[in-house]
Amino acid sequence: MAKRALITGVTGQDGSYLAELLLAEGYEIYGMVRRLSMENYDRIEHILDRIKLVNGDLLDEYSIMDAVSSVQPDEVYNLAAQSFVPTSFAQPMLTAQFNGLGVLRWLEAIRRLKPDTRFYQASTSEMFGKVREVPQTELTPFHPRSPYGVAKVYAYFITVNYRESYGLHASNGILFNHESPRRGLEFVTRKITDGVARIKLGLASQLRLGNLEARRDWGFAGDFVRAMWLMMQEEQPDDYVIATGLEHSVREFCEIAFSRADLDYRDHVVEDPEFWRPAEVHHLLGDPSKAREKLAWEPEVTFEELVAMMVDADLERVGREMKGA
Ligand code: NAP
Ligand code: F7E
Repeated sequence: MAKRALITGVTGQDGSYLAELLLAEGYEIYGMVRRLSMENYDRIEHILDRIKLVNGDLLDEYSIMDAVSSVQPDEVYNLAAQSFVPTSFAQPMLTAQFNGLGVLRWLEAIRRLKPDTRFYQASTSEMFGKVREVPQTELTPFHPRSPYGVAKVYAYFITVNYRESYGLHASNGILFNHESPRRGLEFVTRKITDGVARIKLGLASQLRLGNLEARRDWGFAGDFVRAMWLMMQEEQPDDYVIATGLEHSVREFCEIAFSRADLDYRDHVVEDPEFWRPAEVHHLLGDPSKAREKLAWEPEVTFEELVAMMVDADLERVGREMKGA
């Protein structure tokens, strides 16, 4: 019988790539979606006929319990979250509810209703924040720098706690930044590649950005969701850093992205304090040795290939939009 996976956040970047992967692996897939005034299925349009949608919200424990009861999932991938760090400063209570207590609601529903369900929690390198060592491993202490990071630390430890207290098969993927042409437009990589496309096609001349010296370990989302699935196939639940092991600055991202379109970023990028955060995470670099050794996981797409993929996709999309297609 096909394994049954329930994905929260299926309409998001990672949810869409994970759904594609699990379909290829022969899973029956249920995606949890929340009620919006207009459907936002753009990222999963191409697979909508092959997945089933269930209604639910991280704020509502009854909808989560109903989803567990009706779907009877073998695996739950909890990808839903308020995922934008600046919004967590503007809406800290909402972020704590979604990203912190939302995870507890899932764990409690699984414990009560189907304790043999395997659970994946979308943990994050933002938990390392003001880093205590370089590179960061599964043993590096956390020092989050935003309400987003703080809520995710709660989620991380409640996942560990339910594993240790109740024997749930619950794992944390501590994922470093991962991007794709499906990344939300507000995140810096996509903001840059969208900006490159608009400037190249004559729709804009400037791109306003914040801290160009921030450094991140950026990978491709399609590679990173494979690590989520591999973790869930392990006999024992555990926590894994998923990263490329290489870092670049926002400035370097700009340099490569603009030159892909034969532009010089110095002619277009304007530094704007509006995009600085109350507390910045200056530098993140992951050590994925454990995932490499235990899961045989390796990223396949390089940084340069990722930037090129995103610029090309945005050039194509903006061009198509201009033609009104
Ligand atoms: P994303 O594109 O922002 O997607 C977030 C998803 O969560 C969307 O499907 C969204 O639904 C859903 N969601 C938000 N609030 C919800 C609620 N109250 N109830 C139900 N669903 C809700 O994020 P992503 O980049 O795919 O990231 C996936 C997960 O990994 C997130 O938990 C994120 O915090 C974490 N993470 C991401 C990265 C990264 O670099 N991408 C790194 C580490 C960890 P709508 O479509 O309805 O808004
Ligand atoms: O910022 C700097 C900014 O918003 C990256 C989420 O998926 O990854 C993501 O969080 C860096 C920061 O991602 C702009 O200050 C400069 O240092 O793309 P970002 P993030 O905050 O790292 C982690 C792992 C997650 O878990 C999160 O869910 O870029 N930066 N100028 C800018 N950032 C933005 N957004 N916009 C700018 O104009």
